[in-house]
Amino acid sequence: MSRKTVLAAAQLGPIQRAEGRGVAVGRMVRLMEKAHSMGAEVVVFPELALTTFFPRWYEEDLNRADHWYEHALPSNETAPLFEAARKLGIGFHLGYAEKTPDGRRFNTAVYVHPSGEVALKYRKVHLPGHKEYDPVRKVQHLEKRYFEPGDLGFPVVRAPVGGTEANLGLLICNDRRWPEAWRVLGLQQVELVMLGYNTPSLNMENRGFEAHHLRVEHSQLSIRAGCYQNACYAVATAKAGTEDGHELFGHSVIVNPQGEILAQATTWDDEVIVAEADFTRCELGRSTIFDFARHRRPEHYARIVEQVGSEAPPVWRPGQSS
Ligand code: CDT
Repeated sequence: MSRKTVLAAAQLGPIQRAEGRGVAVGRMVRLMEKAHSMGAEVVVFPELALTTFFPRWYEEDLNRADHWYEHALPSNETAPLFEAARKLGIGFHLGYAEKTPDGRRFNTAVYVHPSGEVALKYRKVHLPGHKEYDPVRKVQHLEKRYFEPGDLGFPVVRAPVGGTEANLGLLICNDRRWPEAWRVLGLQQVELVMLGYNTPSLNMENRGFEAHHLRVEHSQLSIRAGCYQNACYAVATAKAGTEDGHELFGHSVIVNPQGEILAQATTWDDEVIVAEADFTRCELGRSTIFDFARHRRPEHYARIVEQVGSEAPPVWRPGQSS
């Protein structure tokens, strides 16, 4: 049986604070139709795809932020996405802010099968930024205020994608920079990682210099390394452009298990890129250099799970035997 499918990243240009979900959903349906016309069977939308990247705005009273969250999926406003998927026979990944019936708030992503069923759900583990208003920052990044860390771990599921099946995993934005997250997916034989991001073009922490061009480089370096070291494909999709006066970079990419970029967005606006995936290509890395069963040495990795922050090493000086 062929294990090929066509993957799409459906990059979104900016969504302004004043724009309602209907605007974003309309644009996303058009992108889904475009992806379908380009042969795609899976479409990946960005993180928090339905609204502006609201964690840049400080809100004292969290209850007054409720309008940024989805309280049900689908809802009347998001139903057109599910209908389009069904009509086109296309699966889609959606990032959104989730408020649960018991009042918990997560930065969440789902993979939705064309039937409209949620095949996989993930809640962002690595929340960047801060919880309280930070006067040093040029722009706030309040993910730690608006969300609690995900409680679902890093699940992988084997599910239909197009005419085949694949082992699917999800990461969200900042997660892509953490090799531990990729490895937990790799240990479950992930073959396709879907991830969305909202990344400012400039480092807004204002605590040191980071060259502009390296922002994109660091994003792609992380995704390419994650794919290579875990023998999987990734579709990484940006929300891009100037949103509420603040710039997010684009450069959405589709990456193969060798860590090569197969397709890359060239605008900072709504744009679809596609690439063919052949999941049999995940077998080379998985059965040779990254054959985990043969080569991993977890007895030496205890620090990874026992320690959070780094510790200074012991000091050695000349004349002191080791
Ligand atoms: N959305 C998200 O996770 N963005 C971060 C920016 C961190 S700046 C505090 C990222 O890693 O791209």
